[in-house]
Amino acid sequence: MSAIIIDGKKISEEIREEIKKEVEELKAKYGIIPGLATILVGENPASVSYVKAKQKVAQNLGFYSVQENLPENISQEELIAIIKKYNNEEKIHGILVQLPLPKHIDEEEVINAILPDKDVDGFHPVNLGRLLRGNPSFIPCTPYGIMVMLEKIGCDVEGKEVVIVGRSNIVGKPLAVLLFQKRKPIGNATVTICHTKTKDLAFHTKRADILIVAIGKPKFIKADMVKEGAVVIDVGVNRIGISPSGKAILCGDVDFDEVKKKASAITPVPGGVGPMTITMLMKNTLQSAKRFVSQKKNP
Ligand code: L34
Repeated sequence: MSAIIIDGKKISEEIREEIKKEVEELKAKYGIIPGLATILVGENPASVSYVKAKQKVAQNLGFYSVQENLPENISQEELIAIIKKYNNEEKIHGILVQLPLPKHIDEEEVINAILPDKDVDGFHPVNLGRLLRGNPSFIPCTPYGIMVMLEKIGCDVEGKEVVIVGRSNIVGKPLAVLLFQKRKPIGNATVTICHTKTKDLAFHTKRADILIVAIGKPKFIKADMVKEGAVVIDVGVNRIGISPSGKAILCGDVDFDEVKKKASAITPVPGGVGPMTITMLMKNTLQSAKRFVSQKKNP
């Protein structure tokens, strides 16, 4: 048996088409254009390429988009001042500070400075708190993208054993909450989170009906760690070299060639979760713009 390859690029395209239509409607009806500010500090090559991709997609969708490229040695105070400028800018509905930040900057302080209503990453404590309570405003983009992928392939997670490897604030933690919450169509799963201190990782991963891996270790998950027929979602985007043409060679946290023979469905890297992350950022920014419209009408 060979797995269905879950095409994150194609699913993304479909959702982007829907977003594009809504942007046009919003423009025509209310004269509002969703505005996104992306903030990049330093020149980490992966971050540079992700932020570039986000800007390009935003522009293709007809958003108003602004990009701040800030030097590696910017102070925390200067960075926060820039965030506050966008907090107060009416044309901006979403602010994204690409992570990771340089070591001299306190990531938490920076995220706390973003107005929760413009926190389209869903990283602000207010938004994470709402997520935990089951009434999210912005769902973090990677977990959101994974939920949409599962929904699109008709994967019913209710009552299933979901194992998440990785406990980051960006992926593992919020995703666990989303998958076990009392909600349809995606929810009601039995969720296990594994991490670096987990004893006998393979014991857990082999029990998973749905296995989600976000640890940043190239090809770490092998076929003998996966249950026959499992759905495997690979969140890792690891740069393992440079091709002769100068492009980064990417691979996931899952040994794709091995595991695809055993799984019923699997996401590839590239072309799996990555494009979905970008798409859901656009969806959140559109949602934010729509909310600003309704607040204006009913202040
Ligand atoms: N604030 N920081 C903030 N928000 C985020 O949502 C992110 N993340 C993660 C890193 N830091 C962040 C991203 O944007 C990871 N991430 C991300 C976004 C896009 C892609 C991968 C990770 C992506 O498009 N991946 C492509 C390959 C891109 C390439 O060629 O380099 C893929 O097909 O997987």
